[in-house]
Amino acid sequence: MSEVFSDISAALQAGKAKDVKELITKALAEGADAKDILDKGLLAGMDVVAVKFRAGDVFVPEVLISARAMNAGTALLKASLAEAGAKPVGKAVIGTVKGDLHDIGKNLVRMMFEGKGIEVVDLGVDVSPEMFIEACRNEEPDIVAMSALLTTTMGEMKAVVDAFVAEGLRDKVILMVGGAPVSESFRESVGADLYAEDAASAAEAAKRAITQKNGSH
Ligand code: B1M
Repeated sequence: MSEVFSDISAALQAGKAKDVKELITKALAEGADAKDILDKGLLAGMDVVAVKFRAGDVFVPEVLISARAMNAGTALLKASLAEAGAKPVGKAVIGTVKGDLHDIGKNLVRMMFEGKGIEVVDLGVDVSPEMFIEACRNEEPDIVAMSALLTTTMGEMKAVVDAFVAEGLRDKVILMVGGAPVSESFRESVGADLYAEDAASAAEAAKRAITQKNGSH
């Protein structure tokens, strides 16, 4: 089985979305665990791309093509990663903050939320504080989840928290932050309620916080 994971990783590095999809379909049919496909195939491949990107061995276009292959692959895993029969827990609005176009991690968080029975309204990437506020008014979510991948955009999370305070909406929602440069101490410094390191623990933490907020068990 480990061969198929390295094949998926290699296809992702080469940006071959069609191959990634075919290999995942085959692996699932052969009984591979979706979490293993994600961790040992897709994320392992993206780690290699990231190292090459940092070293200047590959550039934005190649990374973008790998990212598309990643998103195509994770879409196939969605159903398998979802918890069977998860009951509706609450509603989330999610987005990558203003100025930031990275969406792979955010898409994984969305998928894990849905897997926990949290309904998700996905605002996409480059989401301004005003867009988060508008979505909060229209959708009345329990939680607003923000992702940032750049040290230059993580400050936007503070702008979102400030906008919620200014609009009198701060007490209505749980504000959650995450993404590679984000940490628990950063969460505290911007005044958000929740931080999680990865998509799976983000979904656990969100579910717990929503259940607590709504006073159910
Ligand atoms: Co960009 N990029 N990128 N990039 N890119 C990084 C982030 C970088 C670390 C690479 C590097 O130089 N080492 C670097 C940031 C440096 C910094 O700020 N410290 C960087 C840079 C500099 C840039 C550009 C500025 C490059 C340029 O143009 N010169 C540019 C910026 C564009 C913009 O956003 N305005 C840029 C562009 C791009 C692409 C478009 C080519 C592409 C994105 C495509 C896409 O997303 N559709 C891209 C990619 C793919 C990467 C790397 C290689 C991979 C990111 C990724 O998807 N990882 C990345 C290097 C790296 O991360 N090592 C890099 C996999 C993903 C599953 O992980 O998103 O971290 P991640 O999500 C994790 C956790 O963080 C967490 O859960 C996930 C795991 O389960 N998580 C949350 C995420 N959101 C969460 C929210 C939560 C909780 C947890 O609660 C709400």
